[in-house]
Amino acid sequence: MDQWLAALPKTELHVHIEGTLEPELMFTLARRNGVSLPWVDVEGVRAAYRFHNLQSFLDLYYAGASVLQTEADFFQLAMAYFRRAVADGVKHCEVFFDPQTHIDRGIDIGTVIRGLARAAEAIRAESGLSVYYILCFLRHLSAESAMQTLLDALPYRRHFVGVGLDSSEVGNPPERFETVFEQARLEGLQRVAHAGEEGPPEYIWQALDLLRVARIDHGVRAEEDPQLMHRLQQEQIPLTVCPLSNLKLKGVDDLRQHNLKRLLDAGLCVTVNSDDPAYFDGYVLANYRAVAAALGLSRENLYNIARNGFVASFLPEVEKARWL
Ligand code: ES4
Ligand code: ZN
Repeated sequence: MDQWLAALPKTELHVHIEGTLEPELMFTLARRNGVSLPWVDVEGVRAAYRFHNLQSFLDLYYAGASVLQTEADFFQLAMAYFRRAVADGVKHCEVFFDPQTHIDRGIDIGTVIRGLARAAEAIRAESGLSVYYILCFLRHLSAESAMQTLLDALPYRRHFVGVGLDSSEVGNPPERFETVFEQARLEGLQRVAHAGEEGPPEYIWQALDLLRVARIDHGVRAEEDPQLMHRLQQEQIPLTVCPLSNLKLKGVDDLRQHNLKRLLDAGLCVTVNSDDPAYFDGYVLANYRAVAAALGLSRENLYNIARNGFVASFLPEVEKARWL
C-alpha cells in the first residue's frame, strides 16, 4: 500500500509557498539577510510549533516569512518545495503565494513573482512537474489593499492563473472581497477561497455566490449544512481538504474524527493537500498516509481522491486527460 500510494500520480492544490519554509532554510536566510528571529535555533522553532487554532499559527507563519527578502530567496524556497513534491509523486501543483505579507515589509512584488516564476520554469525542466500559481489576498486586511495588490500584480499576470483568499477566517467573511474578485474574473483569472476551515457554512455560500469561486479551500464545515452539501455534490465543487493542518490547528482532536471520508461518501469532489507542510509536519504524501491509516481508506478511495485532484485542477482538459 505504501509504495503504491507513493507512486500514485497526485496533485497538490492547496499549499502556501510561505508555509513550506523549513526551519533550516529559515535560519539560513535569516543569517544571509541579517534578519533576527524570535528563536535561537532550529529546535527552538520546532518547539514553538504547537498551535491551538489558526491565529496562533498565522502569527508564527508571518514571523517566519520575514526572512524572505530577495528573488534568490523566493527561488530557493520554491525549489525546495517542488523537489519534495516530486518525491511525493506530485505531477501538478497549484501554489498559493501571499504578496501582501512581503509588500508590507517593503519587498517589491516583482521580486516575489520573478523568483517564484523562475523556480516553476526550473523544476519543469528538471522533473516535468507543472506548477500554477494562485495569488492570495489576506482577508484580515482591507478590500482596498486587496485591490491595490491585484493592480500591482497585473504586470506579472502571465505568471499566475488565479486569485485566492486566506489568513484569519472568523470575522472576515468573503463578502468584503466581492469587488476585487469580480475584477479578477474580468481579468480572466480563476477564483478560489478558504472557507469553512474555522468559519461557518455561511462563508462557503458567500464564496460561491459572491466571489464565484471554482473551488473551496478546506470547506470541512460544509457538513453542518445539508443544503450546502447538496449544492457541493450537485455542482461537484471541489474541496481542497488538508487533514494534518486540521489536526495541528485543532479543527479535530484526532484524525479518526476527521470528516474526509464522510464528505467523500456523500459524493463530494474531495482532494487531499498539505496547506503549510513545514509547519504541520507533513507534505502531501504524509497527508494521504495519515488519512488512509486513521480512516481506513481503501485503494479505491485513495485513487478517487488523487483523481479528483486532477479533475479539480485548472489544467486544460487535454492535460488532465493525460492523468485520468
Ligand atoms: C493558512 Cl491553514 C490556513 N488558513 C488560512 N490562511 C492560511 N495561510 C496559510 N495557511
Ligand atoms: Zn490554506
